[in-house]
Amino acid sequence: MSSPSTLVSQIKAQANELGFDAVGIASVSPPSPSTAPSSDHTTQASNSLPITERLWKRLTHWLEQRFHGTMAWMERDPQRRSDPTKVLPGCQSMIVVGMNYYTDHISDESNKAGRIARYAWGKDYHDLMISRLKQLEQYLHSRIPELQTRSYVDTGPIMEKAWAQEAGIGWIGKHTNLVSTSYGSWLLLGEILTTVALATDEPATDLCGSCSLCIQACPTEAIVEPYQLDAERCISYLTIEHRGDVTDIPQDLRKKMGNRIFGCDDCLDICPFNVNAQPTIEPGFQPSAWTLHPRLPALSALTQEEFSIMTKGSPLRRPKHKGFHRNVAIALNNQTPPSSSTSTQ
Ligand code: B12
Ligand code: SF4
Ligand code: SF4
Repeated sequence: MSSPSTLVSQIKAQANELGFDAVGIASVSPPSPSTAPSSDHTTQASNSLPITERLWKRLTHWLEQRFHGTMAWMERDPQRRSDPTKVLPGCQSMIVVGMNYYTDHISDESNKAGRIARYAWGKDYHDLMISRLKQLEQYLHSRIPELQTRSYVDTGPIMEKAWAQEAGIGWIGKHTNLVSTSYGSWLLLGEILTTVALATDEPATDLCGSCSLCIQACPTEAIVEPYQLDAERCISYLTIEHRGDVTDIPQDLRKKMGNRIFGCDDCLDICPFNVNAQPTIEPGFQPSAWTLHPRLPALSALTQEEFSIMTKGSPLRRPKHKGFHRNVAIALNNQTPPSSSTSTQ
């Protein structure tokens, strides 16, 4: 077998060849207090805890405040979600990958158009990334036959941003998303859990400093304090994860949703670290004409069947026809002058 550092260089080269823009390796075994990262926005004392314990504390604190809203699946087994060895017994390292999804298109919001978050302009990132992660997994098995692995792209109980920070890909910004000095806000994440101890990368340092632009940019005050998101107030949650009718969304939040019909990028767009972001060369992330210019009147008339055809292979399927239709109705109502707006108020 190659030396540990040669093996890691080869894995990273393979990952880059498969189209992953960022790749880093984190140790899953508890670090000694002296090597624990100091960017856990809590007390010094908790910084000396092993990462899995810090993640468990953060997750349970978040759940206790009910910041997950109706995402009941987030409540399931927090111990497992915060500890990869409960997902893959004997897990020692995590290979974390990031894919740049930035394109330099500008959404056209003229003429009664809605707005769709950037990550949903093209094809579903889960599909684009998981097939390549599987290929990387195969490569690992060809190099280390006794190895066990599991790979996920938002499909397993893994706290992906924290592990990406641990693997040196970027840091969790005050809006709670990962920020990269090379790719800004525009990385989607995936990972392979492995039972070998690979040479690891240095955890990334938090570079937010005194900036708070993302907190100020949020239309719904969902970032209730730095590094704390109340998902129930977040437009991304309201338009993608929240089930229910128009009136199940509080009226003040409905107004603040503006013309956003799927997801929200306001806190990501404003981040000064986007200055270095370069457009992706990945064809799957290129927008279609309608995702850049989603005309609300036409979308409000979509039948279930038309919705299924238009959203095939796209993240836009997640809220289903019913949820998407609700979002379009709210956006349309937000564009109607107050005297004639009745249906969603
Ligand atoms: C649930 C979820 C949501 C929820 C809640 C978001 C949230 N911030 O938790 C909702 C529906 C609102 C959402 C929205 C979005 N999401 Co989302 N979401 C997830 C999911 C499935 C789980 C996240 C999670 O565990 N949250 C629970 C909280 C407790 O954990 P946390 O956010 O990771 O951060 C806590 C700890 O890490 C800790 N912490 C902070 N700093 C540090 C530092 C250290 C060292 C440690 C140890 C801990 C720590 O404190 C934080 C707050 O308590 C992940 C996929 C995954 N499996 O990880 C995708 C994921 C986070 N989403 C993603 C995306 C792209 C989005 C959107 C940008 C989509 C959009 N444009 O509309 C928005 C962004 C909204 C925002 N400001 O966060 C990407 C983020 C990529 C990136 N670069 O960060 C992910 C990683 C999916 C993926 N595979 O790429 N999402
Ligand atoms: S995604 Fe939008 S609503 Fe959610 S925290 Fe960011 S700016 Fe606020
Ligand atoms: S906008 Fe400022 S505070 Fe928010 S993530 Fe970017 S650098 Fe950090």
